[in-house]
Amino acid sequence: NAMLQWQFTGFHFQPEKNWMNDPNGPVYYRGWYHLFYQYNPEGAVWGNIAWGHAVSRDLVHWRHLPLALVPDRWYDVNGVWTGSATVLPDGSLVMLYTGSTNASVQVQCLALPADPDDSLLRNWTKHDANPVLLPPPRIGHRDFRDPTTAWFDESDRTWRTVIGSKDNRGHAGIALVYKTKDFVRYDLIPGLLHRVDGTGMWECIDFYPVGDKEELHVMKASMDDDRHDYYALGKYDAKANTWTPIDPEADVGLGLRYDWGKFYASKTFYDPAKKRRVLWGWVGETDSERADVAKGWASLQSLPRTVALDDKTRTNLLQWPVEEVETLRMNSTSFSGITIDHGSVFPLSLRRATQLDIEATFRLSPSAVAALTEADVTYNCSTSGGAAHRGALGPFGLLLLATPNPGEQTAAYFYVTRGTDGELRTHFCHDESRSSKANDIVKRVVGSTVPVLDGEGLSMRVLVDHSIVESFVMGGRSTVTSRVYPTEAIYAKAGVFIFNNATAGAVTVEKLVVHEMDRSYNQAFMDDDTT
Ligand code: DQQ
Repeated sequence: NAMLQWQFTGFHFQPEKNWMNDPNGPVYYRGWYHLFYQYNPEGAVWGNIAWGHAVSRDLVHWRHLPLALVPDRWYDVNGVWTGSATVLPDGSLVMLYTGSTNASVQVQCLALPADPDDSLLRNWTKHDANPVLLPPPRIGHRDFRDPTTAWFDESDRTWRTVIGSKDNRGHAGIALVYKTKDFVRYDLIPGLLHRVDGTGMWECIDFYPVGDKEELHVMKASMDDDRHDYYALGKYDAKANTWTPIDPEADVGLGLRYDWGKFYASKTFYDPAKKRRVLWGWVGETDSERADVAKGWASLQSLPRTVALDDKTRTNLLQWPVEEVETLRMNSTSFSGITIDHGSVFPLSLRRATQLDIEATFRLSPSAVAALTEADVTYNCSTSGGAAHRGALGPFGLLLLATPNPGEQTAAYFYVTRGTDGELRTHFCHDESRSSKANDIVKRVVGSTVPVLDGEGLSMRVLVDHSIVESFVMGGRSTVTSRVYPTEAIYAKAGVFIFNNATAGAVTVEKLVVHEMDRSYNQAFMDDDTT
C-alpha cells in the first residue's frame, strides 16, 4: 500500500520494522554514537521489550546492529526496560536498566560490555549480582524505574543515580537518589531530590547541569498521567540532596515542556566529541494500532537535538537539531522578501516537499502591531480554532504536506495577542485537524507561548519528513512535533504554502529558505519515488 509505505521517514531514526519506544543509554563510545531503544522484535505493538541497538559516526547515518539486551532472566523476563549509560573516568562503560521481573516487580539491573575493545558494543553481560536494586520500603513494586546516567560526587567519592517513582499520598511524582561506589551495592540517600504533588508517576527522569558554569540543573520527568515530558530549571544542592526550581510556578510538571506535541520518554547524553548535550525523544504514532500493524512498524525517534540554557532569557532551554542534520541539505531555494497580505495564501514552487528543512523568519507590519489594543487575551493553541480561526495578528505561517483548498494540510503558525497588561504574547501552534482525511487519527491543535525579545523577528525551523513535522521556534525556545498521515498530500502531490490568515497585519517574510533533504539510509526497501 503506497500510502502506508510513504509514511516511512527519510532522515529520522527508525528500525526497519516493528515497535519502538523510549531511547535508551545514548552514549559516545570510542568514536561511535550508540543509540539503544525499547523494541519489540515480534511486532508493531508494545510488548516483549528488548533493547534495539544502532551506531553512527555522525548522529544522522545509522547502522542497525543485533539486539543488545533481551528479556532472558527471571529479573527482566517481563521486559528489559529503560536505562542509561555512564562513562567512568577510565573510559569504561556501565549500563543500568530496569527489569520487569517474572512477578512484574520493577528492579534495577547492571549490564557491562562483554568486550570493552569492541567499539560497536555488540555483546553485553548481565552482572551476576542482578538485580542490584529492589524497590525500597513504601514504594510500589510497579513504581520504581528508569535509572539515570550517574554522576560522581567528590565529597564522598560515590556515584549518584536518580530513579523515578510515585508517592500515593498526594499523587506526587518523586525522584529518589542512590549512591554507589561500584554500581553493584547501593544506598538510598534519605529525603527526596524533588517531589511535586499531583503529577503522578515520574518516568524516565533526566537530571543534568546547564549554563556556562553549570550553575543550573535541569530536572526532567516524563509524566505517565498525561504523556508529556516536563522540565524545569533549578539549583542542585548536592550536600542536602535537593534540587529547587528557580521559579516555583514553573516546577516540573507545571510549566515548561520539552515539546508541545508528540514527544515522550526523552533522554540526553553528553557528547565529549563536540562538547555538547544531545537530546533524543520517542515520537509515537497518533494513528490507530490497526494502521501500525498494517504498515509493520510504529514510532520514530525525534531528530537528535542539542540542548543548552537560553543565555538571553535564562528561563528556558534551547533545543536545536544537531548540526550534522544540515549535511543532508540538497537543493535550497530562497523565497525571502515576500510580503503576504492578510487573508492570503501563497504556494511555494518546489520540486518535492516530503523531506524538507525550512528556515523562516516573519515580521508583522509595525503599524498593525501598534494598532492592536487588547486582543485574544485568553488565546491558547489547544483550545483555539486552529489555523482557521482568524484574529488581528494571526494565524500566519506555513502549511506543510499540503494540497490546495480544501485539501490536506498541517499548519505551523504564529498567533500574536495582546494581554490586559498591554504586553504582546506570541503563540506558536501546529494545527493537525486537517492533516489527513483518514478518520482513525488523533488530530489536535498543540503549541504554547514562546518568548520573543525586543527587535526579534518571529522565526521557525520546520523539519518535514513524510509522517513527521518537527518545529523549532525562536531558535529552539519552544518545539512542537506532530505525526501526520496525509492520504492525498503525499509523494509529488505534497506541497508547501505560506499563509496569513490574520485580519489586520500584513506579514513580511524576512527569510524563507527551503532545503530539500536527502535520506539518511541507503536501503532500497522504501523508495519514495514510487507512486
Ligand atoms: N517505557 C519503559 C519504561 C518507561 C516507559 C517500558 C516510558 O521503563 O517508564 O517500555 O515510556
